[in-house]
Amino acid sequence: MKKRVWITAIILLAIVIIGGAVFYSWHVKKSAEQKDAQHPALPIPAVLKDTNPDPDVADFTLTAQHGKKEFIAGKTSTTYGYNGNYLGPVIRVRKGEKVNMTVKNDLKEVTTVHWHGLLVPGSADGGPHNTILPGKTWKVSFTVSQQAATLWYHPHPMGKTGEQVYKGLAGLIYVDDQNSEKLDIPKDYGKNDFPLVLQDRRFTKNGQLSYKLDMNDQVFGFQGTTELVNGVIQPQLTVKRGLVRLRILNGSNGRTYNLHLSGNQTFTQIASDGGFLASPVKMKKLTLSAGERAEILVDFSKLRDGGMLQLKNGKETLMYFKVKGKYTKSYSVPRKLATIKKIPDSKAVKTRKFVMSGMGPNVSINGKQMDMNHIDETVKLHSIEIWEIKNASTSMGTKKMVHPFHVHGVQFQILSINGKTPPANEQGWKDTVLVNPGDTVKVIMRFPFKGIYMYHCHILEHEDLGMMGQFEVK
Ligand SMILES: [Cu+2]
Repeated sequence: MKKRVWITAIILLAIVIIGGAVFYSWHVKKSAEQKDAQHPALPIPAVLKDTNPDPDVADFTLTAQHGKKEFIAGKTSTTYGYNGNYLGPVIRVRKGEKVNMTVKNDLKEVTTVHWHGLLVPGSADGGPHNTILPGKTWKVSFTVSQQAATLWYHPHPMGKTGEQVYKGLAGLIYVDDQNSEKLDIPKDYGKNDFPLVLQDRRFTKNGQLSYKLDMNDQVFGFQGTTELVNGVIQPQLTVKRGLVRLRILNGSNGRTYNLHLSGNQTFTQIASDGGFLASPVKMKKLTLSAGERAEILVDFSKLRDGGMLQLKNGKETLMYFKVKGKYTKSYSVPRKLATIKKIPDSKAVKTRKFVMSGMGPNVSINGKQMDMNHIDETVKLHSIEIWEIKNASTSMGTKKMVHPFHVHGVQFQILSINGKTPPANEQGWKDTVLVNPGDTVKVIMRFPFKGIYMYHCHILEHEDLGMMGQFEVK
């Protein structure tokens, strides 16, 4: 009798434990699935169609247009986009290729399209002088003359760049060359080679994009409350086990990202703004200021099916990666990526100084604000110069007024940051460099084309407030 009671009790207990465990695992699995379903898929931008059958000539059409987008489910925002509702297609070109661009402006305001990082004559650069009136078309041709790189395009109209980029006008340019085609690295677009456009935004309670600037935005650049990747809030990308290439653009107006992977996982930077680094750089943290790009390789080979990794900015999660399956081809990180010839500073014919100072509406470079009718610097064609760029601001508590300095029409090399050699991942080609409060950055460059170009802070609120100047190469 006693024995039977015991057996019954043990069986009942076992049922409770096993049942509980089964229910618990079912519940956990279900909530994980629900959580999973909450992350929308990362959209992969289309590659812009080249309508010219000649492999050495590309004909492209871009239209800046009005759009609508549901950033927040059930709520629609008005937007701008190129050939679509928000952001634009990837323009893929090859070194040596002749490009004929037709840019239509279907907006109700003036715009321009600047090819950020592309080496083209000033008349083709798309700066504030290359205005396209509403309803009009800008036709421009150029030949791609630089090494493989991830560049981008965005509007640059006087005083309105911040607002137009914010509404959605931006896209990537991929330049390919013999080296990029030969390198044994992931290069299958949308399969193991993905573009990531990082942006921060604020929304009204109706889900409308909001670009109301307050004092803080003017001083530190716009800081959003919601993070987007390729136009979507915290998306998820399914990758396979193996090496994955991410081409990251800081497309935010004002934010500086401090990127890292969850679990402090190591990744490898292979390219900076203007192309491949000489050799890969292993990293755990990557700082990317407004306008800068970086290409990184992430190794997913040790994750199991269903394994997750997050791309984070400080404590915020920007996006999720989920692993499923295995790539058929496996890659290892090459030891050498490119040959980068150092521009000798002994060849520089001139050193110019640029001091970025002031705050809010008083921001200036060398005490001057942008004036469309004034050329600030004149440079000799093909000459080599050193530019010494200083951020004269001081840190205010924990807040820093940073100034990412961008020069049009060139790719430069960083000689020094406060007299010291730049970190390994900043020793390649650059077109935008973060200048922290009090810092002085020396860069060296050659000017390959004639024309009028801009140099400016890439915090778009600073740029629009006048932290910009013009140089003419002749
Ligand atoms: Cu600035």
